[in-house]
Amino acid sequence: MAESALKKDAQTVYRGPERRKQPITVTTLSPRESQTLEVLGREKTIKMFRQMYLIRNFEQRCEQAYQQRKIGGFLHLYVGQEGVGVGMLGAIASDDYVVTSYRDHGIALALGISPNALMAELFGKVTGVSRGKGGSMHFYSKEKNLLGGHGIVGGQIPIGLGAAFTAKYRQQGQVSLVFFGDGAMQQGSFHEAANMASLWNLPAIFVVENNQYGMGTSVQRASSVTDMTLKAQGYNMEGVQVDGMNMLECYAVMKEAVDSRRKNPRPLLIEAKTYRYRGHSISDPATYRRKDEVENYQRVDPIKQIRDLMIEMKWSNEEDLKEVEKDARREISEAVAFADESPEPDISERDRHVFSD
Ligand SMILES: Cc1ncc(C[n+]2csc(CCOP(=O)(O)OP(=O)(O)O)c2C)c(N)n1
Ligand SMILES: [Mg+2]
Repeated sequence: MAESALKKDAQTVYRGPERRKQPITVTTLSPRESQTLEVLGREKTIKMFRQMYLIRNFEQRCEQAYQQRKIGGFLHLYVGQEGVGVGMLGAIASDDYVVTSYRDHGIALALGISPNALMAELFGKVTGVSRGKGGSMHFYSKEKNLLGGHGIVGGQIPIGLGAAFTAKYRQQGQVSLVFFGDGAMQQGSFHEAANMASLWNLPAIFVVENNQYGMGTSVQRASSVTDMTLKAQGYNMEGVQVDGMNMLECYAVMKEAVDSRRKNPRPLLIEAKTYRYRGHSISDPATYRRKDEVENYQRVDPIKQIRDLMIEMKWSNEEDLKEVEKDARREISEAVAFADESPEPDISERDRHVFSD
C-alpha cells in the first residue's frame, strides 16, 4: 500500500511532509515561526544562534585535532544537524532526561555542558566528562541529566524508556528525550520501547534524527516506510514530522510536546528531517552520495538561516553577529588549549568507575 494511503487513516498529527526547499525569510515566516520568534525574543534567539555556531566550530576543531592525532578512535560529527539539538533542547527543563547515540557532541553542547570538559574527553584527558575513559561516543553528565552517548545502535532507546518510567513514577512533571538515528529506528529496541511507552503512558519523547543515512545506506534502502511517523501508528502513538534544518520549528514542536506531556504523560515520536554534511564518521569519505545532494541541504543550513533572519529582522547586524561568532570561536580555542594542557588519567584510574563508584 502506498504510504499516502496509510497516512489517510493515521492518528498522527502531521505538520507538512517535507522540509522547506527555501530558507526562512521575514516575508515567508509561517505563523508557527513568527510565534516562536515572539516567544523566544531577540536575546534567546541570538543565544541559540551562538550555540549552533559553537557546535559547528567545536566539530571543525575536532576534525583538525583528529588529523593532528590528538584525538583517536571513533569520531562522528553533528555538522548539519545543529538546528535539531539546539532547537529541541532549548525547549526543555533542566531536570528532564536526555539520552542519545554516539553522535553526541552537539547534544552535549546544546545542553550547556562545558566545551572544556568535552574536548578534554576527546583528548583522553582526566578532566573530561567521563574522565577520559569514554571518548567521543560516551559523553555523560549527571548534572545535566545526560544519560549518555551510546555506541550500540539503538542501545540508548530502552535506557530513555527507563528514564521516562522514572519520570512518571516521581510525578514531578519531567520528560525523557530519546534521540536516535533513522538506522537505529529499524532495531527491535525502538519497537519494544515504543510499545511499552504507549501501554504504560510514559512521558518518552522519541526523536528520530533522520539524516537520511545509516553509515553508507540510504534510508530508502533500510526502512519499510520513509515517513517514520507511520511507525508510531502501530503503537497508538502520536507522530509528528518537523523540518530539522529549521531551528525555530524544532523548538516549537518540542515546546508543545513537553508542555502537554508534563501533566498528562504520553509518548510521542518526532521525526526531524535533517542531514549530516560529513561522512558517517571521520574515516568515511561519503562517496555514496552526490555533491549536489549535500549542497541542496547546505542552502537551508540551520545556522545560516537564523543568521540571515536576524539581520533581515534587524534583531542584529553583520558586525555584531561576527562578534558573536568570534566569541564562540574563542571559547572553543580555549577548550582545545584546556584539553591540550590537561593531564592524562593516572594509572590508579584504571580500576575506578568500572562498576558504580
Ligand atoms: C547494534 C549495532 N549494529 C551495528 C552497528 C554499526 N553501526 C554504527 S553506526 C551505524 C549506523 C546508524 O545510523 P543511524 O541510526 O541513522 O545514525 P546516524 O549515524 O545517521 O546518526 C551502524 C550500522 C552498531 N554500532 N551497533
Ligand atoms: Mg542516520
